[in-house]
Amino acid sequence: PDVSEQPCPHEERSGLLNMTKIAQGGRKLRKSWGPAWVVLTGNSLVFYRERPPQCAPSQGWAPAGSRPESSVDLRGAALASGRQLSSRRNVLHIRTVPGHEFLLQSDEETELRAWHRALRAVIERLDRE
Ligand code: I3S
Repeated sequence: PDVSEQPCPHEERSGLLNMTKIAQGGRKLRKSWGPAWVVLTGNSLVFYRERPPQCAPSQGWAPAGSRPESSVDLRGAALASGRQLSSRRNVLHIRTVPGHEFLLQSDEETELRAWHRALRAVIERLDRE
């Protein structure tokens, strides 16, 4: 298999998705859809403007140009379909405990389903800890 398509060691899943924040700390934000390189780790979701050049650490030091745009803790997060929140197809809605909300979208249904499963698995594992 093509090594470039393997997730990095600390990653549960990573890939290019369309993303918009819709709330920050409980305050509604104006939608602004755009592509993001999204990394799911064992406890958080990390957003990069573009794919980092190599498996960059998710926290702490990272080479210039590969620092995350933002990162959210998934402990206690709510995951749901984003169907009612967008006219786009294949949309997921994530709300974190501090009230940050995101929509994730892919034109590939199988891709979004795989993200849904992976996110659910991480959130359920964190719930059991
Ligand atoms: O939930 P909304 O307000 O229908 O979301 C649409 C708007 O954010 C729109 O931008 P304006 O703020 O310029 O109206 C975006 O271009 C659309 O993509 C948003 O809807 P979708 O259905 O694509 O999430």
